[in-house]
Amino acid sequence: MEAKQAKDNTWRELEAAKKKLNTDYGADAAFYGLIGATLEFADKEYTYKLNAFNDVLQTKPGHSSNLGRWKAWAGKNVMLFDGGDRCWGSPDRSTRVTVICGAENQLIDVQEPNKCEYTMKLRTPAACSQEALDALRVGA
Ligand code: MAN
Repeated sequence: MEAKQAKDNTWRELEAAKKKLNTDYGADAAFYGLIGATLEFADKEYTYKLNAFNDVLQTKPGHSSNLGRWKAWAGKNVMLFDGGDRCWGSPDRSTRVTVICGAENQLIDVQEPNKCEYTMKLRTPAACSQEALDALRVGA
């Protein structure tokens, strides 16, 4: 029995390691440092939680909805999470996170432009390239 448990644990660890290695962490794997990070944004009703490369949650006391699970990059600067909780009369909940160059990891905006389709903006050093910095400098 113990041997079976050890085998199951090892198998789980292996699957987790495979998943980690098969994830696309962006150009030059710049977003690798976000693994395990949880970024939060509170609006009037909900606290939104972005668990990088994992899932997105919309929470309020006693309740949590899944707004999508990590799917893929939808373009260079957009993280797509889909297959979240069902939404009556609309596609299952999904979230697009636009990443913007900034000094710290910080979720700065959450919107729901269409029912159960969420958009977020994430500031992160991982999105900083010389090109991104040059673009920020324009007009400064
Ligand atoms: C909840 C939240 C909202 C969403 C509605 C849809 O209230 O998840 O963001 O628009 O459900 O019914």
